This record gives sequence, structure tokens and C-alpha cells, in this order.
Amino acid sequence: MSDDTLFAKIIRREIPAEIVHEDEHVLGFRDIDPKAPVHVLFVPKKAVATLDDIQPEDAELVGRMVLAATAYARAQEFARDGYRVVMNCREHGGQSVYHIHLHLLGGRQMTWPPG
Ligand code: D5M
Repeated sequence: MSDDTLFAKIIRREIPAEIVHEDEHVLGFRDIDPKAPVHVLFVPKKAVATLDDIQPEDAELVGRMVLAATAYARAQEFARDGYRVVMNCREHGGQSVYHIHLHLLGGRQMTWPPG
């Protein structure tokens, strides 16, 4: 499957990003339009468009995304008092890039409910 999303291009190093984590399956890089003092996106290297496209065989991959984000957060001072992870799904979820990604937000008090 061809994957021409922005995030596929970042994974292939075709466009620049400030990468903070990389392993065999997951890339983490700073959001270009941060909504908190720390705002990092964790994406699978495998192209999956939306949460609704995740298959049972992707369960380990999704776990790896969560573990990459929480390991990154726990290693840093900003997350000492907590942080938030968010995944947006399609139009009503506010998804704008159709390659699944986990937002890690921290460094300030979050509010609830989200907008
Ligand atoms: O989140 C998509 C996020 O992707 C949004 O917070 C902006 C971010 N974004 C868009 N382009 C880039 C580049 N080039 N680098 C880093 N971050 C980027 P969503 O949940 O789909 O709305």
C-alpha cells in the first residue's frame, strides 16, 4: 500500500522533523504546532490510516506506541506530575493526518473535557 501522508514522509526522512525516539516499529517526533510545553507524536512505521483500521494483528504494535510514549515521558521531568495521551479518529475526532498517531502532551495542567 502506498502511503503518502506527511508522517510517512517523516518516517522516510523525506521531510524534516525533530525526532526524539526511534525503534524498529515506532517513531516519535515533536508536533509542529504544539498544544502544550511538550507535545510529541508517536507513530507506527507501518501505515495504518485510522483507529478503525487497526487489526487484531496490530495489537502488539499499538502496545509498542503506548510503551514508547510512556517510557519517553517517565524519563523526563515534565511528566513528574502527569501527562496526557490522545488519539483522534477521523472527522469528529479531529484527525487531520491519516496515519495513526498518539499525541503525548505535558508540561502544564490539562483540562477536561477536551474541545
Ligand atoms: O494531529 C496531527 C498533528 O500533526 C497536529 O497536531 C499537527 C501535526 N503535524 C502536522 N504536520 C506536521 C509536521 N510536518 N511535523 C510535525 N507535526 C506535524 P491530528 O490528531 O491528526 O489532528
